[in-house]
Amino acid sequence: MVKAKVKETLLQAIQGDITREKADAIVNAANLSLMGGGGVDGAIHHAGGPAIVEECRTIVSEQGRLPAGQAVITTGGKLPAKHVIHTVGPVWRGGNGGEEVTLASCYTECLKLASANRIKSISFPAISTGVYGYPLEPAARIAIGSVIKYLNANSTSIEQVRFVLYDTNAYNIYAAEFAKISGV
Ligand code: AR6
Repeated sequence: MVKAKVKETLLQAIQGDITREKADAIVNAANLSLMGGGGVDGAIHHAGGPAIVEECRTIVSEQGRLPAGQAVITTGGKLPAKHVIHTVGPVWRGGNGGEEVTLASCYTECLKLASANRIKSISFPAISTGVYGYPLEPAARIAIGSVIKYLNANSTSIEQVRFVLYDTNAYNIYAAEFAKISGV
């Protein structure tokens, strides 16, 4: 585990399975249908049970499909986490299609929604770095940078932000990024 502190909020990166997090909220790297999929999305819906997809269906019927860079919240169903914040990352198309702005927006919108719901602990996967093909190094820089920027600019209920990386390679890349920001 690596750690840093931004104002009163503890930032951590760990290697693990996000479906096992006992946080107030975990973040799902969803797609715009919100109806589930593979990767972390599949794992969250599998572990959380059908209540989550039912809530997602209601959200989509009310507001339509979820554009990339936006976020919505549901309960956590059978998960140890109380809530799931669903966001849609950008598909990597080489980096000139606004991917960086959209990915940063995912993190910021999740934190806004978490604050609005008085959430104290939130865990993020490495959004877009699987099926959507975003290279891990820039994705880690944007993930950590966006969270730090948000926390520095806002007063928030969030006491802990965790990045939960599924494999060693992703964890090592996040740990290297944490080493650059230690002391923030
Ligand atoms: N815990 C933490 N991280 C995980 C887990 C887990 N249980 N499982 C996978 N990862 P991806 P995307 C990591 O493909 O790139 C879905 O089908 C994985 O190693 O899940 O945003 C959706 O429905 C990778 O680093 O999400 C969309 O269609 C990271 O999670 C599409 O994939 C993200 O990989 C979204 O693609």
